Amino acid sequence: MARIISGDEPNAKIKQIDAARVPHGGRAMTTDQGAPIVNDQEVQRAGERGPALIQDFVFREKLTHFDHERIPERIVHARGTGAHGVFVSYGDASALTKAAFLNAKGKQTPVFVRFSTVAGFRGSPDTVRDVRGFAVKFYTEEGNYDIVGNNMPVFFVQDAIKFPDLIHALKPEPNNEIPQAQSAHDTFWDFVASNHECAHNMMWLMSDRAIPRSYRMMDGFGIHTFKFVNANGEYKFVKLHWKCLQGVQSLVWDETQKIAGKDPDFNRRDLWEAIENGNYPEWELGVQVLDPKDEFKFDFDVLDCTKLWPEELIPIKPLGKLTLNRNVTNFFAETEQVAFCPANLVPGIELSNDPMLQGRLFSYLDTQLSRLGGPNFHELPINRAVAAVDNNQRDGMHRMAIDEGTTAYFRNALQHGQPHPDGGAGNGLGDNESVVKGAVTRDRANSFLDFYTQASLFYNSMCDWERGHIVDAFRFELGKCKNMNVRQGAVDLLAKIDGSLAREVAAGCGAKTDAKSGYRASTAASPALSMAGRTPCPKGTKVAVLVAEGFDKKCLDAVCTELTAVGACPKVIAPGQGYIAAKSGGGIDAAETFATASSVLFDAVFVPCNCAATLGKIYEVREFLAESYRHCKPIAACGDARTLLASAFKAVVSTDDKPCEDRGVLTLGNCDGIAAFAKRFAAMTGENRHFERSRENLL
Ligand code: HDE
Repeated sequence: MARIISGDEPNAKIKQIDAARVPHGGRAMTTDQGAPIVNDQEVQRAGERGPALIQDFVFREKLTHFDHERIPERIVHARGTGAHGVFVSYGDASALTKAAFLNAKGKQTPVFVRFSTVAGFRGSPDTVRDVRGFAVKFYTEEGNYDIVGNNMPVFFVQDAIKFPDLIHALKPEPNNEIPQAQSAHDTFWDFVASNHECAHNMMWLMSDRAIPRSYRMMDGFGIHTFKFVNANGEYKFVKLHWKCLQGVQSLVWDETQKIAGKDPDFNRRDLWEAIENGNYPEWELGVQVLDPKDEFKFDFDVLDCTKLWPEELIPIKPLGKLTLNRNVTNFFAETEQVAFCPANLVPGIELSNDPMLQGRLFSYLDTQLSRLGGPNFHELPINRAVAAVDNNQRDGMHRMAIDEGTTAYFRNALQHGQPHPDGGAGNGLGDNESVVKGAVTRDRANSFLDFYTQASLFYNSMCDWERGHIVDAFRFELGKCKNMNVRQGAVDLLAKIDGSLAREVAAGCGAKTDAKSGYRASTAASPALSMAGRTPCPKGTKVAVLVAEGFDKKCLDAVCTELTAVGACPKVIAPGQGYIAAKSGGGIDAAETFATASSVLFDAVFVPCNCAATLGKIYEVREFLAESYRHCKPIAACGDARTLLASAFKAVVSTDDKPCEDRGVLTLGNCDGIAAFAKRFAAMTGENRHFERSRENLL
């Protein structure tokens, strides 16, 4: 608390004021050593107006701690948010893996999940175009198991030694640290154009998957190939998938940029609010299983993390369900200090020789040493295993355990050989024998060198609006590159994937191409890759309800009741906050005004009867509706509110008591048909956006 003390203000007066303000009883404040503190608001000084005394250890302790409050942010994935939950196994997967958390129907394992963006700093906006991290820690009875994955099934580069180069190119440029949290700049696209192995992930990054509507509405992927090993020592190659049960949905590009300013915490807030409101998001864990005898059956190498296994070739077998049901209590202690590592495995789950995965095994432990200050970060509450931990590791920075006994070595006789490796019991961590042969080399296998086929497969699998968005994204990103050679290099790469795509992008960013329109590196498609069929779930959808004094309460109540019934969250926005009286008695509290709310923060908008006269005079209302239209969201208006629509865009509207629907715009001439109208609008909040509107010119 800052206070200006005028020269003649009597000290006794301040003491009197403080005495009245400071509560007595309850929790007494102490120093870190537990000694009671009398005053933590004024530094001890030599005389009331004199210099501060260094002997004031209460002050020094407080400031010293404050000065060291930050820990280094993550080099990548610095910006993120986390939540607790539970994983429930669907059945007994022991034929596939001896992992205990998957060996019985209904078996529950606590989990902690952290979602993140990759490029931005810790305070960067949530809605930037980027890959999203999807890291899950299972606290199993056999130790902690981490799936440290992303929301895209492939990665940019094939070899771990290239990762620092990729990240240096993606991060803000080193001379001026611009731009923040964006791939739309020269160094990133120079890297892509110079490293064609990025082709496939680049296509995903330019797709709508890189701008998810919410962390709740994206899939997750383990990306690498792992091995599942059963109790007989038989193994299968597997790819891990988190299938989102809320439907996979994305924002539109213009919207993401606006949200970055209006609410930089958009995705973080969305997840927090959903969990607070009991809308617990769910994902299904599944595996694609490949028999080792089929390792060389495909036109991609199963160890290459720039390739996916098309679901149509290798179906996903569901194993269990993850539900996020508890927000963190303290962001720093939990979300910031959580330390994931792909080497955190349990018996029955083992590594493959994927060269990216192999490199990650080194990096994650190493990074925690500088981020969390020493080798004992596994003792932090969020990282602690629920399984008993017993070994001969000792001491080190910030050791919390008080290890007992005289021996800290194996083999020992003094402690009867305790603790001892459990290899004999056959259920220890996998050192499953495998044959390795070959010369020591830095050569990459030829089977890794096809960069274009799956990039093309991805593009072939997109529906029209998804392709349109990809073209727009390339035009934006390359358009932001200042160096013409960089733009040209990226277009030349596209020409090796899809001729039409290269031509469309080239036309938008001033590059040249002689690519043939019909050229495609592959003619195959994997329909499962398209988001078009992944219809959203209305649970947690945010619906703006625009009202003004005199609104029709019956009309509003009917729609809000149906919205709430499907799990959507209506929020009233009015010219001023507080109570808004309805026409014939009653009213409603407005949560937001046109100054605090914005269309980009909502999924749909509804305007009830009897407020058009007032709302029609407010510029922001027209903007709200026009923007909702441009962003292809469901819009509903009843009675006179139809005139508001007419001022913002063109749509066919109802003139009677029958609801009329025109490309996501639902109208009703008069309130007699409100029941059917309300039901239909609620259902529309659980449908895909109307992307056919996106390229229309507004009024
Ligand atoms: Fe990471 N990665 N990574 N990564 N990664 C980190 O670890 C790294 C890679 C991923 O929410 C860091 O604790 C290397 C692939 C996620 O805390 C760091 C390589 C995939 C998260 C690191 C990769 C990922 C990280 C930074 C190339 C998808 C956030 C802080 C071999 C399968 C986890 C930290 C969280 C975090 C290194 C490649 C996903 C520096 C060297 C591929 C989701 O250790």
